[in-house]
This record gives sequence, C-alpha cells and structure tokens, in this order.
Amino acid sequence: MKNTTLPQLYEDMRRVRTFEERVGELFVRGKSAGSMLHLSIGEESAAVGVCAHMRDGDTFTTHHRGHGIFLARGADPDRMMAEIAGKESGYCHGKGGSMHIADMGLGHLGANAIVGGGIPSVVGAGLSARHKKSGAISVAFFGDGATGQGILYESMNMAALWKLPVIFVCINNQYGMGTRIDQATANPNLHERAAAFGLAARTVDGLDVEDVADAAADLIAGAREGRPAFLSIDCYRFFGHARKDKSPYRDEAEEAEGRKKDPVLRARDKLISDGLMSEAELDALDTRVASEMDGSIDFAVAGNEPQMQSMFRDVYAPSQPEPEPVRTRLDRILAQEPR
Ligand SMILES: Cc1ncc(C[n+]2csc(CCOP(=O)(O)OP(=O)(O)O)c2C)c(N)n1
Repeated sequence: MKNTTLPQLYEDMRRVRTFEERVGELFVRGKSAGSMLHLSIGEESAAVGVCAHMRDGDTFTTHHRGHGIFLARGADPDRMMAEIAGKESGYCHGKGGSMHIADMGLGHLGANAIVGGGIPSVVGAGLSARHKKSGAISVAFFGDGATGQGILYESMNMAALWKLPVIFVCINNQYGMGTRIDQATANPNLHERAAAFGLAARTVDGLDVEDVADAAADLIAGAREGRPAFLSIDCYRFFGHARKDKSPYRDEAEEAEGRKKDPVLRARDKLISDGLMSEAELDALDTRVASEMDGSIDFAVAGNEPQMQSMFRDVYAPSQPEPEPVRTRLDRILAQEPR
C-alpha cells in the first residue's frame, strides 16, 4: 500500500492531471498514434483514491479512459506516453496504444475499448488469487456506460456467488459519449444494483480524494477477506468524450458548474487551509511534475516506431506459435514494402 496522506494523494492526482494535459498536447502536435484519446481530467480522485489501497500482486483492468489509473498504479509515464505515441519504447512496443495498454508486471491485465470488456477478466483473476491464496484482489475500473452491459451483472453475480476478492469500480462521470446518465438509466443510484447481487456497495463523491480513499480502503479490506464490492465514484468529465469531441450536447453553463467539481484543486485548497503545505511548496511540486511530464513527451517523440518485421511479435502469447497464414501475410507485406 502506498502512502495515503493528503500530500501524496495530491501529488499522485497532479501527476495524472498533468500527464493527461500532455497527452492532449501530443495529440495536437500530431504525434499520437490514432485519433481516439480519452482523457480522465476531472476523474483523478477515482484512480488515485482506489489505487492508494492496492498493493503489489493486485491486478486490474481498465476501460478506454484508463491512463490515470495505470499511472496511479505505478506506471512509468515515459513508457506510457511512448505507447500512446505508438513507439517501440512503449509498454506494448507501440502495438497497444492508448486504449490497449497492458503490463503483467504491474498487474495491468489490460485496457479495453469494448465498453464493459475488461470486467469479466477480474472475476477470473479473483478466482485465481483465491485458489493460490495469494491475498491479492482484482479491480475492474469502468465507466457508468458499462452499467448498461449485461456482462457486468454476470460478473457481479459470479463474484458474489464465489465470494471472490474482487472490486467493481464505476467511474460515474455523468456521460456515456453524448448521453447523460439520467437519459440512459431510470435509477442512477448505481450501487443499488450491485447491492441486489449481495455485494458491499457504495457511492462516494469524487470531489474529495480522501473520501474516495477511505471508501476504497474499507471495501478493499473486505474484498481481501472474500467480500466482493462495488464502488461508484461521482465525478464530471471536464472535456469531450474524446479529443475531437467538443461536447455540443452540453452547454457552457453546465460545463462551468461541472468543472467546479475539481478534486485536484479541492485537495490543493485543503492542503493550504489545513496548513499541511504552503502555496509555494505546492507550486514547486506542480513545476516538478510538469517537467517530469514534459520529459515524457520528449521521450515519446524521440522514440522509434516499431519495425514492420515486428508486426506480429508481442501480439500472440509467447507459448503460441505464429499461425502460418500470418507469417505468409507478413512476408507478402514486407515484399511490397521493405523497411
Ligand atoms: C460494446 C460497445 N458499445 C459501444 C461502444 C462505443 N463507445 C465507446 S466509449 C462509449 C461510452 C462509454 O461511456 P462510459 O462507459 O460511461 O465511459 P466514459 O467514456 O464516460 O469514461 C461508447 C458507447 C463501445 N466501445 N463498445
């Protein structure tokens, strides 16, 4: 478990915020691989508050908006930024990109672009942890949109039935693309659905990272003892669904109001008012983080793209031979376009 004091939680959230801002910059400079980038600005307390109580050996999956979660679990921002830029030096050698980052070493079983797609994996990981008596938990992070997917309910049922060390974390940023939660569901108290399956279920306001961390601490402790849980974290998606979305479906007044729910600023104000850190110390911390993330952009931009010859390397499990048709196809592509 990491240090969960407010200065540490603030620093972790600031790192996520600044990383995401730099990802936006990477996109604007035309250096990101692909055009779909989903930023988690406004959702930092969910990633940081939950991950603060995870420990080595725990596993997790994320949705398409998962940069901040992986960073909060200890990812190296250089290798993440390089992956988002499609570079060989990235976590998946540039073949995963923003939405398919994975790293077994840090317990990241995979980001997944299919809404709800990462959820069932944690049931398997939880079952494995229980059999091995490893004491590990597995956490599925997903958006409120995934509560419309049947796989969530199949997974929650199985986790409850088998008493698995699993947590379902719903980051409720109020929108699934352009649809507000209240236009998509009759009962927006999402935790009530999980409670019906017998899970320990709670909703917490994501404005205060300490509240999120406290709720996560309780639920994670229970999950390690075989009491699976569901945590819904209320927040606001500050910007569009993806980089190209200017959110025409919501007006400026709503966005201005929504952005007042800023967990990073809230923690900063609290650190000052509680006398834990001065404004000057916080400015210095922010500057240090900014230069770390500037370095990550430089690292990503300077990296090499993967070679054509490596197209199918790291794509199949090491134990699986490359299927023959793939080899034949690669040879054909390379003959046309030698590099
Ligand atoms: C099964 C499936 N249906 C539709 C989509 C298209 N899609 C991508 S993101 C998204 C909205 C997801 O909303 P939410 O789960 O709340 O996550 P958020 O984007 O708000 O973080 C949709 C519908 C998809 N990727 N997968």
